[in-house]
Amino acid sequence: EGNKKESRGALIVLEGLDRSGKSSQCSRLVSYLEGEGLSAELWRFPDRTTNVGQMISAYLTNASQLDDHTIHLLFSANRWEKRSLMETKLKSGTTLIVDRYSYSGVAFSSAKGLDIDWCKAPENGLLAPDLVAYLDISPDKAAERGGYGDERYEKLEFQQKVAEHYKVLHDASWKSIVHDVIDINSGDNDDDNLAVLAEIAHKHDKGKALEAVHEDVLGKAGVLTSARARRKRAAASS
Ligand code: NYM
Ligand code: MG
Repeated sequence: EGNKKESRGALIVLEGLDRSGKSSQCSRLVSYLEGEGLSAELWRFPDRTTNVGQMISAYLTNASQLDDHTIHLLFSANRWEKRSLMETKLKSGTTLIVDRYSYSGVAFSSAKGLDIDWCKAPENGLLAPDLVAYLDISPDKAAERGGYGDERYEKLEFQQKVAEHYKVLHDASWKSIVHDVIDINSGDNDDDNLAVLAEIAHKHDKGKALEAVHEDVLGKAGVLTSARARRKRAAASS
C-alpha cells in the first residue's frame, strides 16, 4: 500500500416533518460545497424514479392502497436498491446530502402504530450517516408554510404524531450523540444553519471507514446545532 490516503465523501442526512425546510437547506448546502470546490450531490428518499419508487409514489398520491407493513418495506427497499451506488459515490470522494433517510422510515411508520423495533430492522446494514440534522419545526408552523399538498401524510394531525415519533428516536437513540438540534423556529437564520452544516460536511470525510447501520444505528449519527445555539452553549460553559 502506498501512503496515498483515500478520501471519502460524507453522508449527511437532513430530517424533519414535511415543510420543515429540508429540501431548500439541502440544495443550499450542495451549492455551497460545490462552490468550495468539493464534489457533492443532492439525493432524496423516496427516490421515485425506480420501479420501487414508482410504487411508493402511487401510494403517496393515493393512486394505490398498501398495507402499512408493505409500504414500510418498500421505503426501506428503495434505500437498499441505492446502497451500492451510494457506497461507490462516497468512496470516490463525493459527499452526499440526503433529503430523508432511515429516520423518516421509522418515524412515519411508527407514527401509524407499527412497532418501532420492527420498523428499524430492515434498515440494518444500510450505510450509517455521518450526520443527521433534524430541522426542528413545530407541526403548526410547518402547516402554515404554504400549506400541505394532497399527498398522504400531509395532514396536521398526522404530522403531530410523526413529530412525537421523531422525538422518541431522538430521546431513545440520538441523545448520547446529540450536539443539538437545528431549530428553524428560534429565529436562527438560514445562513447560520448553512455554516454549521458546511463545517460538519468538511469534517466528516477524509479516510473514515464507512460503517453499516446496525441495531442501534439510529443512534450513531449526530444531530447538529444551529450556530447560534452553539455559541450560546460555548458562552455558558466558559
Ligand atoms: N416517507 C419518506 C416515509 O413515510 N418513509 C420513508 O422512509 C421516507 C423516506 O414519504 N411525507 C414519507 C415522508 C413524506 C413522504 O417524502 C414523501 P417527500 O420528502 O415529501 O418526497
Ligand atoms: Mg413531502
